[in-house]
Amino acid sequence: MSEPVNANLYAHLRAAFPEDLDRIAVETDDGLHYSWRDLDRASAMIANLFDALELDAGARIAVQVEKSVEAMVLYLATLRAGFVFLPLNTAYRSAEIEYFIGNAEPAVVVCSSANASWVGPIAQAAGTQHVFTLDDDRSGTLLEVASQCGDEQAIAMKEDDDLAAILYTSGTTGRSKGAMLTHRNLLSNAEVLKDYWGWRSAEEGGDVLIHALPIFHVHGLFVAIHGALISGSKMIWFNRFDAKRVVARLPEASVFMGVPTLYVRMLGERGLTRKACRHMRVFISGSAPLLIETFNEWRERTGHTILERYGMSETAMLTSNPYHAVQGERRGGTVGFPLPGVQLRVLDDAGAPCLTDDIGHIQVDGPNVFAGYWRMPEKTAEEFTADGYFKTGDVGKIDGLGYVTIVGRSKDLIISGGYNVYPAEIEGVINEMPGVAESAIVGVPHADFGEVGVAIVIPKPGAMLDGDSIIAELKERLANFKIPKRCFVVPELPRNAMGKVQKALLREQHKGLFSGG
Ligand code: MLC
Ligand code: AMP
Repeated sequence: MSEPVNANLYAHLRAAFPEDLDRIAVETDDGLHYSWRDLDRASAMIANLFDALELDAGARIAVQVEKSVEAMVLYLATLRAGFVFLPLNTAYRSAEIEYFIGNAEPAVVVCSSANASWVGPIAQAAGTQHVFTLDDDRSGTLLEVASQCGDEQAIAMKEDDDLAAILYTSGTTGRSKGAMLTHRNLLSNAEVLKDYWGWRSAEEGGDVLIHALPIFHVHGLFVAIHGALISGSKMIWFNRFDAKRVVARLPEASVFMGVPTLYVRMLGERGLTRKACRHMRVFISGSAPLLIETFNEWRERTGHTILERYGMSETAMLTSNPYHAVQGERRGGTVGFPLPGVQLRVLDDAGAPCLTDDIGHIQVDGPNVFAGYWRMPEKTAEEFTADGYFKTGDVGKIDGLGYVTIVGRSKDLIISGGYNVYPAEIEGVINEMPGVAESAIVGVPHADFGEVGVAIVIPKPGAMLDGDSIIAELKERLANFKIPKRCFVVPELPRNAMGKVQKALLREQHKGLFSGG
């Protein structure tokens, strides 16, 4: 009888490690080196720690820690032990963390030692049995305990549809939803991208990826890390993005991935030249629209054409501009073609397929599409069509050659520096403040972040409100990237005949605030 195939994503990543495990897998910008053997052994030790805790099958491991190679190893350990990884943005404040932990009920929470005094009690109140700390200087209780564990571990057997991760994404109404991603979702996407983007195996000389993105969202955690590991490529690792430092390391690299803000900031560096990019194979952008000005300026300065792709937490990557010239040119302003295995269609408001170049709602299907929202069957049902397509909430079109262009969103969403900000969430917090009758958040263009939020607040009769105080109060309660960059207190909001706030008008009024337009 043949051996059952293990669908565990880690088993597949591990199988792609180079034969020579003593080669460098990760080099940090501050000079630390990790071999492939180090990654394997360190992840085995943490996986053994989890095994010893005798967690239930499907237990969630929630992690809110600063970026570090050890934090990546913790992700790999969670996969190999067969549990569910739940990454949380380090910017989240206590009310946000309380919601995620209360909703996901993780068996284990790992946080920074600086936050343990408030994350620990939140976790305990939610029934979490184990709280560990992990800092970005290789300290914390997680590593202390793991150092007592063996460095060999049998990778847990998993099926295709077993959960590997839960990523929380906000929504236009109500609270955040946990997108459940399976081992198959993540592995299928990693394998497709390995091929589509021409990752070079170690035998072919290998790639060198500059990893400068946060690792609590799809882009940095899955697209970048899986891409490097599944092709046995080395990573140059930055715990924090620093445009000058990244540009200084470009001559050693062949692949870079970033949100548009990273490209804009690197263009501000004099060191960004053709010579600096001479070993680069591909620059990839995503998570937010890349301005055509940035696309063109990058080509002029470096001689490289940025490859833009499109994806979501719920689906990982969906479309990509071509890597190989034979597949077509990379077109600025478009997100390219549906990836192999992805079905993508554009429908009009009535649900009929749009004609070429007509704008409509983007729906997708494929092995990469998530298994639903954690403990929210009704929300899940709402977001899928009767024939199984996921409604992305993005609005776009497909041209005669098959290139997909995103032209907007049907969801009320601002993407700021690659992070999603849902106006409804911020309006909800402002509306609870004393003296506030109502509020509206709109996104306006911003040279650095692409788009930022602006708050327009209406006071209750007789109340005296001040925009700066509202912003100060928001900073106490919400992650920093969600904070509107300006807050105006005005007597009323523009409304249409139906009484609905005219956000388009507000956007128009404030569009020149940060772009001089
Ligand atoms: C920081 N600030 C932001 C912000 N990041 N404000 C709006 N939007 C953001 N993204 C705030 C800070 O709190 C600070 O406020 C002020 O802006 C200036 O901060 P900074 O020092 O310039 O910011 P920095 O720490 O350098 O961070 C900027 C950044 C970061 C661009 C490096 O935001 C980042 O790493 N973005 C990448 C996000 C990402 O990985 N997205 C992928 C999602 S996956 P104050 O008031 O304190 O001065 C996804 C799916 C897909 O979308 O398709 O990939
Ligand atoms: P998230 O929910 O954080 O995963 O964000 C996913 C959303 O980011 C998508 O639904 C799109 O609206 C947006 N997005 C991702 N990539 C691109 C891109 N290349 N161009 C425009 N929007 C993008």
